[in-house]
Amino acid sequence: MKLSNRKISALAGTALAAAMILGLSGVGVSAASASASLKKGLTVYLIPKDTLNPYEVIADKGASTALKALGDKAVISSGTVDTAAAQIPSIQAAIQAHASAIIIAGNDPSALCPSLAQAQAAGIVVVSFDSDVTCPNHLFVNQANTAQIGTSEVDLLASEIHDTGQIAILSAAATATNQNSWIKWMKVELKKYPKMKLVSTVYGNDDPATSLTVLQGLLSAYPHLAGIISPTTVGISTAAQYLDTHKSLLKTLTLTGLGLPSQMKKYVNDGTVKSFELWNPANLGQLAAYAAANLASKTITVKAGEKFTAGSLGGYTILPAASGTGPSIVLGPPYVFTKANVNSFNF
Ligand code: RAM
Repeated sequence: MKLSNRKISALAGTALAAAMILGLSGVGVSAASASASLKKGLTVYLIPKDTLNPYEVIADKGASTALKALGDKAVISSGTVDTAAAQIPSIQAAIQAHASAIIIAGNDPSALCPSLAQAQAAGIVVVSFDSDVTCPNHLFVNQANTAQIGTSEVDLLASEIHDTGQIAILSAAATATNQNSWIKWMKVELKKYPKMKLVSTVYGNDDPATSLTVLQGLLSAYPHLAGIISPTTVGISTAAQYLDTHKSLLKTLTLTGLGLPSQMKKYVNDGTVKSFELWNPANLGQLAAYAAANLASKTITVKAGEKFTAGSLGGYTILPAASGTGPSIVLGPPYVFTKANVNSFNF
């Protein structure tokens, strides 16, 4: 599953192509006939990693917009730090409220499982999105193929630093399932680039202040760093802001990773960052909402091969469990943003 950068960049210049790829024209939900069989009046708890992260806010908005259009109620609830402990009260609140479904971005692969099992015992459907949990009987709504996210970020950096030099990763929470599985694939991909050496991985917890502190630590410990991959929108925007005000570092240092075009366009337009990747977080939320509504309506079960329509996003099929994960659905491939296209995006 290689990212076809050539195909993407051939399309990337036009706003129309971007809109097609990221479904921008269809973020709103049409009352498709496929939703007719869905129950109305469901209460769905959206539990993001935290309520402050702009990425999570956009994803939750995509989910709640879709749920409201389906006649359901969306409750967004989480803590303000990326820990499992901060999410557990929201799971308990969903149980108290007799919710039909929980859509959760896991801050930890296993620490949420006892609470989620309690929710399932109370008849609540569990869907994870963005960051998976390892608990049984849930569906994971993945933003893109996990291997492809990790490997393509390494390829993107390699092409910018001519496959050479010390590199580091500025991640989010050390327990975040999505971050760790992407990092695992980055390490696999790095074997193809023997002259690139991963010297450190630091964790900013998706908190701008912590991300800045660990970034500064990284830069002073490794003054010859050639590249940083930050697979988190909080990390990459913090690092871009820092490099923008410390431009001499850009002579030898390249930053890439996963970013929100709305946060990154300033830095791409002024040359601080050449390219980064992402998908449309609102579409991720919309897909998770339709998955939860279908599961709670019993129009599908968590089984490979089951199909449903996610409103304007079209049809999706549940993929079989792979090593370390349960059944999942994948939104689509990651998209590469550059100066040529970044201004066309509003998320
Ligand atoms: C951050 C979070 C989120 C991740 C994005 C790319 O906002 O860590 O989980 O998917 O970045």
